[in-house]
Amino acid sequence: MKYARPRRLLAAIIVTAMMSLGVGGALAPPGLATTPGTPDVVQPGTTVYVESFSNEDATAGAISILRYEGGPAAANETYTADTPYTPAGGQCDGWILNSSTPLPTSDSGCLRNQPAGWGQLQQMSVALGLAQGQTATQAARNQALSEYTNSASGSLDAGVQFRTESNTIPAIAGHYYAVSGYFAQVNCHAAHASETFSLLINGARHVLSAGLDPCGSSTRPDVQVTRLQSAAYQIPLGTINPSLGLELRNEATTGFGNDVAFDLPQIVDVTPQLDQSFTPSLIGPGGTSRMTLTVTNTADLLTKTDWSLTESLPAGLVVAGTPNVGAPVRRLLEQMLWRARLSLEAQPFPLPAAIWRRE
Ligand SMILES: [Ca+2]
Ligand SMILES: [Ca+2]
Repeated sequence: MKYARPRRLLAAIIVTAMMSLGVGGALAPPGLATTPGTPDVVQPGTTVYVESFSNEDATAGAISILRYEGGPAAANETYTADTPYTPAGGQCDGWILNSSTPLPTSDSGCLRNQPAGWGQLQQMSVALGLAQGQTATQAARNQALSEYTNSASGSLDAGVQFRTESNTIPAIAGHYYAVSGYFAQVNCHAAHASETFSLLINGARHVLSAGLDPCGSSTRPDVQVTRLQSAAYQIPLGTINPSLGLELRNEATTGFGNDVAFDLPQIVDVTPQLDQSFTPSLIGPGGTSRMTLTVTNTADLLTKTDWSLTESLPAGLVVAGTPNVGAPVRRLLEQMLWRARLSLEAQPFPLPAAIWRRE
């Protein structure tokens, strides 16, 4: 009987701490990127937007990116792009296709370098499906977006290949987000594409990463597939009703090489996970317990440097007179630079644990 109240009290502390990461403790966010309860075990982030280019069937004919509408996982988004990266640009860019899609003869860019050019785009759509774990049968139907850059002049302007139009994907202030996508390229012995990934936050562009190269160090002419990943960005605390979109740009201005198709552009909530435990888990009046916070990165293992924790203690708990903390917990956490999962007890930082004493 006498332990009933402490048990309830400690449960309340745990819930409070689970909800405080990234929001400064002022307001609890409505959702988490991962599921607490398994500290030090990395989990994937939560995909909040992903475009498979499969919401309409391109088997009978290629679909212009300007005419396509995504499904529910893509927030029913529609898309825009700069002219060179649309079918009107005459570069064989901006077409959604699969391995059976006939060559769109309306695009002069698709008529050059035949039959290799369109065939390479079809091969890339299959390779992109296989890279995602699809079976051969599934990959034969996989749809991707062409960025072949095949003008008569051999050059083109840098510009937007893919940008969401509605930008109404709900987000949470204080959470981290990152953009990724599967990219295929052929002719890596020639020029490489150079991708810039951006988030659109309440319509404003924030560049996450630039210079992303689907070929990497490859100089091979055959299909190369790379999953390009941006850095993570924390939406500033206090951002009112943040909503997201994304933009992919190509900065390479030559069409010699730079022969790309891509698939599954996505936005992922990559907010680290916070777990809290007490040892012992139950204390009576005047007792003490050690609190341990474990921050676990998401499986992307992206660097996240600007997070902080603020803990609000429920009534009845105070920091012990000798809390066994070398410096304020908050300051320690803000100074950390971490590139992998991190248990705060296991790293070469002063132990960010405190002895709590119930009054
Ligand atoms: Ca696809
Ligand atoms: Ca090209």
